[in-house]
Amino acid sequence: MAGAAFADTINGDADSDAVDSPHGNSIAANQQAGTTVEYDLSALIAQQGPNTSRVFVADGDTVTVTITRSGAWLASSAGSPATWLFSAYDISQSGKIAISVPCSALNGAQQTMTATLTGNASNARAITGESLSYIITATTPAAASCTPSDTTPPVITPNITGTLGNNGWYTSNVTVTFAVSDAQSPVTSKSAACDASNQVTSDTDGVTFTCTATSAGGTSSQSVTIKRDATPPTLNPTVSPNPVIRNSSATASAGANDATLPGSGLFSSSCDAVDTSVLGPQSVMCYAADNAGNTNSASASYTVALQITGFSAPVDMNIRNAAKAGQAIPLKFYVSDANGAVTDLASVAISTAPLSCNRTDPPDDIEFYASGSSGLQNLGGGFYQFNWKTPASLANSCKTMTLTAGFGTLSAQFEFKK
Ligand SMILES: [Ca+2]
Ligand SMILES: [Ca+2]
Repeated sequence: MAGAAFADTINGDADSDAVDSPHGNSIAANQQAGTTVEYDLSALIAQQGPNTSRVFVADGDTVTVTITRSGAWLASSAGSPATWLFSAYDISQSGKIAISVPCSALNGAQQTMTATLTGNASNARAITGESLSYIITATTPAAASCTPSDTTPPVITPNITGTLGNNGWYTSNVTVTFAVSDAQSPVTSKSAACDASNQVTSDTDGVTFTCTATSAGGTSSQSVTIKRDATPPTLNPTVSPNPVIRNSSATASAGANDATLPGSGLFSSSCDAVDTSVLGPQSVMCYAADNAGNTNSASASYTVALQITGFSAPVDMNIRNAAKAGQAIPLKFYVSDANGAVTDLASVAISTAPLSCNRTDPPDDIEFYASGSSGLQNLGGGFYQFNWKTPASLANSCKTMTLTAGFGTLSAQFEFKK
């Protein structure tokens, strides 16, 4: 019975603290009611000097034994207070004391046990220098004999593991467990969720787990509602206009979306500024976040190009141009960007694509041709002429011709004759 202090009213002896050897028994927390525990407690009667009075415990003497335990005796059940009961103590009979542990001892409070010892007249004896043992047998009461005094239902504590994002949304798988306890009486029933490892592994606008538990103190309930959005927003970013004229302004749109029902929905989206200073294919980043805090990003592609206007005579823009295959057609055009004329164009590219000749509207003849082979002429101030030497093999075909310069394009339609 470690932790117990021991004293008696025998004068002149030296009390040792509780010794539980050889039995090794103790009233442990949660010990079942109705069990019997035996304690050995010993007191050594101190040796007195030869001329000093001896200590006598004689018939009729009263010895009070006090055992104080610093901690709780028992914590398994509770009951109404009762009186410690001790059997008669007889010095001649090895000092056995029987104690019935009352219900009140079961509720965890510190207890003091007091025994009054009375001897037998015929057994008066002097005890000095001897060891006097008290063997105490404690019998805890049967649970059924104790009147329940629990007035509080079980305490239920939820435990949630998972990554909590924004606005109460979890952004990972979630596990919900419950801890159920009652310090005063046993928990007699629990709902399934109390002992389950409750999992949330897909997005949900709210799933509720409820633990309900009952003890002699009543029934309590705890509910946990989990919202899960582990799906980041999607983006479909675009740039407008595309292609964009060099040094003009353009804007990027994230085209972001985030699911709801279930899901937290889109919280924000944005894009970096569109840089239009460099010709050619470019990209710009866009970003999105949902209300749970999931984020995503994607880039939008766009093309920065020069602006080509034309063509002027002899090429018409609004009808088919009837031309002789093998001739050089003068393509006259103007090149600019947002800052004005572009005067340093070094090259152009020509491509043709099939075009149906099955049309009833009449073509318009190319009024004049250039001489020589293909070549680019810089006419100054952003004006250029490219002499397109058409292949003779184009005879009896219709084509859409596209001129490309600085990623800008300009097209016209042709119907070739021999
Ligand atoms: Ca309780
Ligand atoms: Ca989402």
